Amino acid sequence: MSLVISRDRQQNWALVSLWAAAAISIPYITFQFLRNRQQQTRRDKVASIPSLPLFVAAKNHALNDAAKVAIIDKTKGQSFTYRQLLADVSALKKQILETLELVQAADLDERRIAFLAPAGYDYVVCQWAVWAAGGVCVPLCTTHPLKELLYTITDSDPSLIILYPSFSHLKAPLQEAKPNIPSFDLTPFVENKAPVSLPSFHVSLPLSRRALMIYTSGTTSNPKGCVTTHKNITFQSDCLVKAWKYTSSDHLIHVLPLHHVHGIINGLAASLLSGATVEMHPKFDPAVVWNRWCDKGSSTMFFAVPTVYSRLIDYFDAHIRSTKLEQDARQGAKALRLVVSGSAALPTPTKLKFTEITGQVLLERYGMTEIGMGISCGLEVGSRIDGSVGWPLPGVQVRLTDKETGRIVPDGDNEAGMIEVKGDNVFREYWRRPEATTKEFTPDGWFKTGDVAKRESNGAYFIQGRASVDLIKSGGYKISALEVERKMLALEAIQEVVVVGLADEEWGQRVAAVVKQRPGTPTLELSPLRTQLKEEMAPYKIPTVLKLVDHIERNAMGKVNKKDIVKKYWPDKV
Ligand code: MLC
Ligand code: AMP
Repeated sequence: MSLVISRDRQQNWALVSLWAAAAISIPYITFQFLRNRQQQTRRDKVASIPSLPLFVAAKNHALNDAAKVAIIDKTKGQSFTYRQLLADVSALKKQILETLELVQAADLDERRIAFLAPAGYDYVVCQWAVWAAGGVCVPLCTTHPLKELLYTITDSDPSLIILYPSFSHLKAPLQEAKPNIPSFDLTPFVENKAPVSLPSFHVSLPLSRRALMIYTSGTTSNPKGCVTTHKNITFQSDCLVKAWKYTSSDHLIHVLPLHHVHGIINGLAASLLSGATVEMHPKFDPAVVWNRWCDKGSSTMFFAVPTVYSRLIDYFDAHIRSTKLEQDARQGAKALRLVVSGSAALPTPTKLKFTEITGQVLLERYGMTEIGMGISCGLEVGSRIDGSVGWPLPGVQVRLTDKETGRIVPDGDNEAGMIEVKGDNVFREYWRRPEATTKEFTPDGWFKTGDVAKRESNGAYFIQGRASVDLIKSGGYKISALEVERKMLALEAIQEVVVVGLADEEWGQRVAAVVKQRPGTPTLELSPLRTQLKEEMAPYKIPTVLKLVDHIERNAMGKVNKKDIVKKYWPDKV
């Protein structure tokens, strides 16, 4: 009997122990299982691509046609398919996260990543890898001197600087100046002729995430970081695709710099969204473009600033007109589907000369770093109006307001007003400058562009210029006269300086400096002065015209009337 009881007890104990073990181990095993799965998911996420609209579109292009070329890199002489692009983006994303020891989080979480790469395939991989990792791209300007690069880097406060080998000479000075920001030497990607598998994809990041920071000059003397989100970028690209009907049959010859929206959105993002091929050139060279156009049908689109068209005309006149190339050049350019001019006013003589040579009527559109593209003429050549930038793009709201009173200019009034813009195209903020951001918006949420326009009764807009004389457009670059003045004033020989824009057929405006020298300093000359200033600022900001004066006229407030200065010294350049 007692033996039976003890056996029963033993069995009960065994059962209890089993239950206890199960009670402890099942949650433990479940916990371990879930943790492993989470870690596996994170590991997978390190190399997988978020389903952002641009990336999903690229995946579909790759699935539709495994051989579809996304980028032709003219410097490398290599072509890269959409498939390879996504695979390389996945690899670089992983490298970036590993470098920053963020494999566990698998997310840059809006950390800024600055990169310096020439216009080419590696630039695109850097940009997409940062986006895939959840970071904010800060594309650095390839022609900026060290001081300007340091300004952008200090202001954007990046977690990492990616340097293409041709910029490796900047590594030591950057590290000396910014010892806490690691830099990363990019190993350039090479064309992979073997079959490439697509990386895995995971759920999208929120589109409200910050994605891109472009440095732009404003009415202050320091450039500001203009921040756009994935929603902005997707909208800006998508509305161009709709308006200009980009397709996967398009082939763009891309010659624009890649630290501004013209090259980044119109050139890269919209083309890649629609499955087109982008042929990337390191910089604009008229001989190369004409040579490519002579090969009729090998490209379909070209986007540029008016100075580029002016250079193309000059090159044609000097080297192609009346030669055996003339017919091919004219016919090749005529065959293009879409040739667009923007970023600055297109002078009528340039427009007419280009039409005479190529038969193309340049499509004009209006845009800005803060809004992407806002207004555009139509695809139909017949609907393009001389001197007009056209009508608001789909989804973009545009209005004109009176400069003094803020009253909204009624439709059909043909009265000049300030352009204000609203829509998903409009940027999110100036980086870490909440007051500057607020200042540029009306209380009812419209962005104040600072440009003046008229609108005809048919709704077409005609840009009249900028309200501020302190903003100069030269070669399509916006330049702050105040920034140039501040940098010039740092030179010993300069006591006072006024920087103005002079009307110019080739450049739109030229940067001119009126200088009063410090007594006793050697007389300044333009060429050595330009050389000296190249240490301080990008080449396109440096004055190309110099006027030495004994006295600069100011009003009782000590202010200079820049319009009067231009009238006084360059009466024909107003
Ligand atoms: C270069 N130089 C300039 C200059 N750019 N001078 C005045 N203004 C400029 N913008 C100087 C150089 O320092 C050099 O001087 C000399 O001119 C000859 O240089 P280059 O090599 O012949 O010029 P190049 O490099 O060919 O530049 C010309 C250009 C370039 C038109 C190709 O300026 C360019 O790519 N512009 C596009 C800018 C752009 O993308 N803007 C879009 C912003 S977005 P030296 O002394 O060294 O001989 C935007 C929104 C929108 O506006 O609507 O799109
Ligand atoms: P950015 O700030 O460098 O992006 O330059 C934007 C500015 O370029 C606008 O505010 C306008 O002043 C000017 N701009 C852009 N497109 C045109 C155009 N088609 N005609 C005249 N000015 C233009």
